Amino acid sequence: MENIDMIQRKLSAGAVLFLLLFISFSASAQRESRTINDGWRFFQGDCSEGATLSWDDSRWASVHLPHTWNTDAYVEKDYYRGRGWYRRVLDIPASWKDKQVFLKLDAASKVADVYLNGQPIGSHAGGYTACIFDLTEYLSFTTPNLLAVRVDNARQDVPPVSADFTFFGGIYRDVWLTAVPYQHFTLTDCGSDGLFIHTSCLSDKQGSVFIRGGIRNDDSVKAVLELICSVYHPDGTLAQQQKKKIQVKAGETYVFQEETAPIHCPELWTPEIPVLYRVETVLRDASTKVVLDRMEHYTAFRYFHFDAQKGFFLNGKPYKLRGICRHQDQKPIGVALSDEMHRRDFRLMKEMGANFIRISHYPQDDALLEMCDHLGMLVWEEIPIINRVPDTPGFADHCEQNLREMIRQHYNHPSVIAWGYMNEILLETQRIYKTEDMLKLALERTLALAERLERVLKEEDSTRVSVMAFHGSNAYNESGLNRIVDVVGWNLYNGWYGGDLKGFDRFLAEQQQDYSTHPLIVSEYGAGSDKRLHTTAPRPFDFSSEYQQTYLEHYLPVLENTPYVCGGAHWNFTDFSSAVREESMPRINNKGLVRADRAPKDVYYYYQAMWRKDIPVLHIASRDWNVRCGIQGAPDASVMLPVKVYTNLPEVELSIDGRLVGRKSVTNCHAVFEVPFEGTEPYLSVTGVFDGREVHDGLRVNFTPIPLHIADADWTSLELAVNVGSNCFFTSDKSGLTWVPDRPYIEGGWGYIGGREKSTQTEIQLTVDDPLYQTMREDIEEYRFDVPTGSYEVELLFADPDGVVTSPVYLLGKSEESIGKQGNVFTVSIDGRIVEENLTPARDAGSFHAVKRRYVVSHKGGSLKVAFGCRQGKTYLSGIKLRKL
Ligand code: GCB
Ligand code: CA
Repeated sequence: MENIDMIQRKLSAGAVLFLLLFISFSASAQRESRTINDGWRFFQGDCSEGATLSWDDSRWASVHLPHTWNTDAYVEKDYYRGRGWYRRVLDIPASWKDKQVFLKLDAASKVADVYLNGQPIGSHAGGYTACIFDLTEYLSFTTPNLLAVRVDNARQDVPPVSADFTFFGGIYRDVWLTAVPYQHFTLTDCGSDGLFIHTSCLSDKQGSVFIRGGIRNDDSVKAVLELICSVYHPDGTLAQQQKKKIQVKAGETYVFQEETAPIHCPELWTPEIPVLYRVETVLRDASTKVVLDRMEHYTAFRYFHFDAQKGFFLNGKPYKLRGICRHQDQKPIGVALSDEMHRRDFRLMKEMGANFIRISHYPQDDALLEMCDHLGMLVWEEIPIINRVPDTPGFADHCEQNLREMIRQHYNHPSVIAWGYMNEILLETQRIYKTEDMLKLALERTLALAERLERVLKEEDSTRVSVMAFHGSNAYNESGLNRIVDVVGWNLYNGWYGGDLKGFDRFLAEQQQDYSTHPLIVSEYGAGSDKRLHTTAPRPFDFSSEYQQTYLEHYLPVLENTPYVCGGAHWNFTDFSSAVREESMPRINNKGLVRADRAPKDVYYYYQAMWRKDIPVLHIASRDWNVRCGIQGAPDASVMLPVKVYTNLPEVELSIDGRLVGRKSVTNCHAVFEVPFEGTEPYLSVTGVFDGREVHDGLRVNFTPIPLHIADADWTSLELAVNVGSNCFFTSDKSGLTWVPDRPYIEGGWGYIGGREKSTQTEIQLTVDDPLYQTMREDIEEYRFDVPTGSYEVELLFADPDGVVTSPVYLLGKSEESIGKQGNVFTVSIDGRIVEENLTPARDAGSFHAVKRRYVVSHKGGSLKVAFGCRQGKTYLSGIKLRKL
């Protein structure tokens, strides 16, 4: 696995060879492909004359592809769904006059209508698969050619229609022009390259390569051709070659199927040693020997099966699928990623030690699949049918079409082992179809579609398995969906959306006991985390890094150690865009192991420590928490805080500022030290031994002690900010200030009196510090600080957590008054003096809107008391800050 470099060197040796071969053929009329990503004009909205030649697009935006119009989805829940137009003039070389010319869109989401010189040339429905159009008969060689593409990401008859991710619109992958001689490998077969290659090897003794495809003759006369299929060993030498003479009538497609003579003892492909065989398919004119078309693919020998009792097997050996799911967007650019960005993601996953990827929830860029073949990662890829099957006319046909496209387009990637077609399909089904009849119909529709897609899948590809991902409900077994697919995937979130961590183990055991006929894989599991939140007492849904770590430290060993579980796919590799989501980081699902900018979270190194045994992993898991505060019990006392180390070493030793804290043996790839923090910039270092040599990690932390007893505090540098109602430190990424966890008042110190904790997942308007406002104490009576005489600034933070109808459009004629609730109303007094008579944040700002008020008070010594008195509903407080003036 550390051999990425070596593999890359091998690859480039292959590339040299390829170049030599290429040069030897260069005296021929082969296919030419080029991107046309640059120089487009774009208009967001519809334009009835968008396809017409004379339309003046000079005021449209200048864009390059890949492009999406939906960067708004990082801000707006209701991001733009509708139409957009792209236009571009094509520069067609004169030499293409006697060629067939094709246009390929690698992805346009969700629907593309393509026009050339004002003529409609075709449409494609499906935002995640490629489409190809034959432009030949529409091209002009005397006047400029105008290409126009209308894209629509609002269509409800094209999957996905409901999901926890953003349906970014636009032409967001490459666009290609390809010119080929009249005789060529078929280019119009579902966006594929017209050739389908697979290998068979049931043992390591011998294997063969199968090549099938279509050869098209677009000429007006019959063609006599030669088809040459060559397979090259990984070292570049020829393994097998087959030649065949064929005749293709004018305007016809010749379908062929070849099987090479056996290759003895083929080198087997694994994610660790991804050896590839190169397949070259050449089409020549039989008499002149001029090469007309030529394709190159990489294939591999590997065999696998999924076993319901014993898990997954690769090349005859048990093999745990150590996986991640991956979404394709990156804040702030959306899905318009370059190939090198996809490759960067691949490397990060590979370096972490993953051997399996669930390409979720839709087909992704070829660049990613190429990496999986060449650098080694097993693949599950799927089409986006999620949450429910709508009864919209055309929907099922589009699903089938997208499934065929995915399989044909990615058939030649030997890394692929499974095709998927439904994710948590009963989740919304169960929620929205209220009557029994409606539910029954929906279930029938879902089953019918699943059966249809299963048939199509097997028809397209008998060499891979089918999979679906279910959510943790027995309804999938009861409805019979589990019997349709080869492998059952479970998305399990016990200890996150509900239940406890142990519920995960229990669920798996129950499934194994009651439904052990189908192999099982954990297709998702994960917990959210927000870098700004940290705690010494993690809980579900607090979005602290620490809870995410606790959760994953429970799940991963279960996956590793349960033999019947084929493996798992962590949800999700990256923090990704889900415009509908609120929580601590609105618009973002933050369950990633890396953040949106691909910076690894500390927990990434837990995976690396668990999965990589070939390199030392030693990581002080405090990069995410390197701005620390701690509550100081007594002046000048050090503050004890936990420091975790993720490592694959058996034993580690931790020091702070050169003083030894301790030595610990490592279990479950981590060790936690209670560390005395002092000074403002302590340096943590950890050492251990790997393979006889010493390894080291070090980290400087920024530290601020917050006194519990504030009578003699040094207020020149103190801003006492409390995250009321929360167990978490919250460090604002805008101001850098840390709000410390809440605590009950004790004499001489500070803290709350009365009330109980409350939290909400609703986003808070008019702030960027959502988590601070999302946690609060309701029915709070008082907040108290035992501080000396002086002038203080008291800041209070509120967000009314109870919905108030502020614009009752649908209650025409009724005043807000008559709806009743105006939100919670309360008084606030400081040191006995009322500062707010009728504080009503919901009326003043709106419910779930941030309200922040500051008061200057001159305090006479003793307890500074901020008291809350309920007038209507209840009192609540989200944050409090005290500063001495
Ligand atoms: C799921 C879904 C996935 C969501 C994920 C989550 O089960 O399959 O699309 O993003 O849960 O984070 O809730
Ligand atoms: Ca709070």
